[in-house]
Amino acid sequence: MMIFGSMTLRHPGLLAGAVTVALLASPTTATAANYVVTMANMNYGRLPAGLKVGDTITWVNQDSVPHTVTARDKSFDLRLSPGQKGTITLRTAGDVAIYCIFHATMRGVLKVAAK
Ligand SMILES: [Cu+2]
Repeated sequence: MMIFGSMTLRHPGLLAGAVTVALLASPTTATAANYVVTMANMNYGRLPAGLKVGDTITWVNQDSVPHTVTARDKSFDLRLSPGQKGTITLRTAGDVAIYCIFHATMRGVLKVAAK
């Protein structure tokens, strides 16, 4: 009992330090992530995993033909000329089905978690 009381008085700085660390680790300070997807050979390529609402995806069209990244729920419709890139922001959680309006082979699903 006497030892515990003595240590508390001697190290007030340790307590203040612990509070600071807890605030920095708060999930409310998490920032949105940006992902890059390269379209090549008439394909979206690998779609990012671990997406969350508020994240952005930059799409790069490396083909010599135009592509789109069109959401079936109409939440975005990105049209990219050859060599062009563009960015979308994910606004809704859930499975967002995407397709290219020009190429039936380009299909995918973005799995977006709530923030
Ligand atoms: Cu396409």
